Amino acid sequence: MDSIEFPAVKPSKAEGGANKRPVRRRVLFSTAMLTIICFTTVLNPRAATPAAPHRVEVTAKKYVFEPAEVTLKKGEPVDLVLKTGDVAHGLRFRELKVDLKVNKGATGEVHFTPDKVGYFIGHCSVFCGSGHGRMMLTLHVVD
Ligand SMILES: [Cu+2]
Repeated sequence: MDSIEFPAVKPSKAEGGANKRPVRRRVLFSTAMLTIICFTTVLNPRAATPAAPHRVEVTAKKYVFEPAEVTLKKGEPVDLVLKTGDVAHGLRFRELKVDLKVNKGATGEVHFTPDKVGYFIGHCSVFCGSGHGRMMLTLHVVD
């Protein structure tokens, strides 16, 4: 196999020393700008769709909600999706006027916008067995 040899070019101190730094700075600046663009547009779905509601998925099963606590932002629309892992369950937050029931194997969804800050305790609203009374989901609404 033939190989092409390129003469080694060593920049003289006068040209190399003066040009190395600006090139490195330009590369660093370009990398930084690219990183900022990626984080603000591609990797942040809210930047692309500012009105998209916050989707929260919760699974109910005897006798827990997973996750057991969810943090929401006051004034930010929420799509709360409830799935059941076993039998029929429900989820009710009286103060937030949220009441959702899901049958076995089904998925329910409720859309709401929390308008007050605080901790809100939701309970299962469909009798599902002996531990039904202790099934709770805490919504922590922050400013
Ligand atoms: Cu229940």
